[in-house]
Amino acid sequence: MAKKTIDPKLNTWYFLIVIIFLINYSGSAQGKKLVKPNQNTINYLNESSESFNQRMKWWRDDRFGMFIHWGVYAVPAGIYNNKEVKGNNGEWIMNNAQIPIKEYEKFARQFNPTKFDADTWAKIVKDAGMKYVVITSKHHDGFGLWDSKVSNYDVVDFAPYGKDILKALSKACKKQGIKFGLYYSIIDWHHPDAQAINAPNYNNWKDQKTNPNFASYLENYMKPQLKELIVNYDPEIIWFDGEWVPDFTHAQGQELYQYVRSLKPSILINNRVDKGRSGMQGMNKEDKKYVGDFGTPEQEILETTSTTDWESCMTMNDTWGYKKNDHHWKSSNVLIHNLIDVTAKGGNYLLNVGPTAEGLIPQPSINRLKQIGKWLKINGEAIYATEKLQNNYKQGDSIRFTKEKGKSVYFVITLNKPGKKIILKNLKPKTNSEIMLLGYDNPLEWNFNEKEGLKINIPLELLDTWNNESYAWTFKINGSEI
Ligand code: FHN
Repeated sequence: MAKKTIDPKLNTWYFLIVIIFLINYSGSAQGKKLVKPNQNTINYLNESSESFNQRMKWWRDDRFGMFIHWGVYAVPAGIYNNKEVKGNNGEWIMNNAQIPIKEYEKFARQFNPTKFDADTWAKIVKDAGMKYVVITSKHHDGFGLWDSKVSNYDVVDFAPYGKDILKALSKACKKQGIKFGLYYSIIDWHHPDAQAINAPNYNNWKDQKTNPNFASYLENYMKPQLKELIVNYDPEIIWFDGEWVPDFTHAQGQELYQYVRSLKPSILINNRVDKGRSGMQGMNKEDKKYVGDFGTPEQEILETTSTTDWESCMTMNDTWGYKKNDHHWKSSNVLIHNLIDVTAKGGNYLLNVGPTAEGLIPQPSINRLKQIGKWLKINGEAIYATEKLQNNYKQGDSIRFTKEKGKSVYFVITLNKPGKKIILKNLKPKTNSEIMLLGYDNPLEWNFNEKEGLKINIPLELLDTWNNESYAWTFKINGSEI
């Protein structure tokens, strides 16, 4: 049979198609998910619920993350001119002490966290049972914790430390399988086209002048910085904040959401990208169609369940950024009960640490994170990849319920030491199924009748094991909600 000869012209065409294919998809090979040519035309403001649920899945399953407020403000640590500065928030010292920009820059010239070790931090996150982190890439004071090419007011160009902190931490988190997220402040007290014009009363927005150049700051400074952050550190979340200033508008929020999603379509963006947040309660008002993938209650937990995704962010003491003299620490018991309450109501919990200027997470925070991690080692299945019950998330003040996602496995969590028996009205175990206390090997005696409901007997020898590090007990039930 005669040998088939391929037309040389066809060769050229094959060669060209292969080249085009390689150019187009080389970006994703490096895992940077660079924008493919037609991505910009996708309207991310109209996303199908299927795509939205797919994108939110990991976050909903992971439930528990670490918020990290770190930056120049850790240097004065709440003290200015040898006086304690009023106001809870150490990260607000530039505004609360009305420190002129040139003065505040002197603190940036001292920022040198030589004891910072990204792997140690990532280990602390992992051992606490936290699945993701959100660190302040830039807070209201405008100082960047990465090597920005858009500004020199950052840890590499302006501070003696001279190394890229986000690079180190994103790498360390990836090694530990921890999702990496970035907080970014829309307001900027240092930038002349933003809130620096109100110096030194940066946030007195009640009668503050809006900056006529704010749109330029947004277009020519904020967006290029966000692109740097997404391309260089591949975050899974952008956690915006500072959207309350009159300079920033609903339309700009929508455009910003589209811009960030177009850079990385799978990224999650909180609701502070827009103007919908109703104060510290953190959920969006319903007067307009606001963008943002989840609500952000701050220093509070929603009263009850919500149909939209939400994440409660909270300090362990009273400040987000490090303050030397803030010793008002919440107990491990309160923090664990908050995590349980948030989970039973279908939310996420973003618990904050404020590292010191040396680069250390304060010991009281580490102690509490260790306790939380110990409790999650035994009780994690009642928290991760769970969903809220149809009807009740609680019974009385001291019992909370969660359910394994997609399975008829229920978790009854007692926030205090139970009595000799627990009586439940809303759950019916499968016949002859076992009810277990997580961390305890022997199945518990139980009986159920339609009239009195479910009765679980707790043996005395078990009750006697309750101690001040028990915090909460989880009873696992195969059955159905009634
Ligand atoms: O002003 C900030 C504050 O410093 C801190 O970052 C919190 C964290 O959610 N958010 C703002 C106050 O709502």
